Amino acid sequence: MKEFRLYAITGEEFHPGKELVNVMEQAILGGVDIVQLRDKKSSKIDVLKKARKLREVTKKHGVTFIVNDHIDVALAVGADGIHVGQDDLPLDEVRRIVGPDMVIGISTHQIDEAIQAEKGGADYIGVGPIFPTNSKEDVVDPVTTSYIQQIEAEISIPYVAIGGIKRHNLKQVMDAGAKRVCMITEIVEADDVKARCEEIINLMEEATT
Ligand code: 3NM
Repeated sequence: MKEFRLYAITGEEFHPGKELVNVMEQAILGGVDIVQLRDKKSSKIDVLKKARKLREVTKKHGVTFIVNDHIDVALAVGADGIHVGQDDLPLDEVRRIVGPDMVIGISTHQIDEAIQAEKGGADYIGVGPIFPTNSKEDVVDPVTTSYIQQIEAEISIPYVAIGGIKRHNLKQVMDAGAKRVCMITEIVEADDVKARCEEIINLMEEATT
């Protein structure tokens, strides 16, 4: 898959009154290089409509577009990838459905899940939650930054750190070895989403130099 460093997931409940596509376009203009549509509440048809709009804007800017959970929607809109959870279909079945080219990502919360995901053919894994977060239902206990060091040592595919990552704790995540981070609230809640993403990317660059 294309290299990436700042991954934004949608969280419409965190930007009331602002249009989803506009918020995500601002994030792209600020430097986000993957956008994921994550919508656990809307009907399938509404998810499809949102996915079509996000496919259009991500294509316009040459940014990777991933759909969470809905394999059929991902295929219908020609998304670049699908992101699944531990309770979704097994990775080999997902691969059978989406074909050889689509990116497959999976959320993992412990080392054996991460190892299984790599063996199972995932293109990247989510590693988290690093810190406490209110953005995910039924979230497990934080894995902490020391877990990133274990992932670094044992996993070869790209991984993205997620969960409670903010500007103030970003350096801790990068210092533990993470090269890619994923955020919902720290990005979408900002009054100026583009400026927020630029600031996050500057902090990531500072942490790695
Ligand atoms: N997945 P925020 S944590 C969607 O650990 C999601 O797999 C997680 O949102 C995982 O940046 C999480 O607002 C929520 O904490 C991330």
